[in-house]
Amino acid sequence: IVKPAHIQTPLSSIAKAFEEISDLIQKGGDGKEGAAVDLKLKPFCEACTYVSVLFGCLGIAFKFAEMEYTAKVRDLLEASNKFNTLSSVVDHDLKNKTVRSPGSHTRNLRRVRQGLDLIRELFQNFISTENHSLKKAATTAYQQCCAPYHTWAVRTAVSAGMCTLPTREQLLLNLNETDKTAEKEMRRYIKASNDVIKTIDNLYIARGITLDW
Ligand code: 1PZ
Repeated sequence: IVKPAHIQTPLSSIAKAFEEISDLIQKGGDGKEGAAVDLKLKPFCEACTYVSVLFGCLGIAFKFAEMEYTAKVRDLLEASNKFNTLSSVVDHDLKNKTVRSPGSHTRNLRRVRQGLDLIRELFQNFISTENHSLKKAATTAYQQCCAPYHTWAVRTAVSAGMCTLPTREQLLLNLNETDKTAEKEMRRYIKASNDVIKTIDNLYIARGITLDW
């Protein structure tokens, strides 16, 4: 069965959303590597909400992860009524000394960024070996991108949840992709999200905020 080009799959919608954000970054910067680019908060949050469709493919064990992630994106989306750009969010918390405070926008932005990075790393692992299991790809990605910043209780729950992940084949079916089409869409996300993640990190680094939390 040949899929018409105009039909979007969950993966292609995610890739497209992040390519649009990446385009905004390319247009906004002056072309210099590491130049300070500011991103509009609202479109960023809207792109982040697309990721939520992935949770539906993971099963009930990741319900908690879904609630955590969507709550943080929602907090930032609500903040976009007050703050126009990502940098104004960070500046606000810097002024109030609430950069790392539980529930602060800047902390939530850091967590959402870690989620985007987790997916990027997961996709990278998923396409690196043709028969790499989803569990292995997800476990390695989690260890690298999120585990260092999570409590022992959360890490334990996540490692138990990993055993309930669908197989690679089942995930591809759920996503309405083949190995080949998934690889194409995952590469698009990997490339685009790299720019987005780097831009967020630069916001913190430029203000002397470390990235070890
Ligand atoms: C096909 C994809 C399979 C990927 C499987 C990956 C599973 C990751 C599970 C992560 C569970 C995180 C649960 C709770 C974390 C909270 O402790 C932290 C701390 O928040 P704070 O103290 O600042 O309030 N919350 C977070 O880190 C935010 C949410 C991260 C979840 C990222 C998920 C990314 C998307 C996965 C793919 C659908």
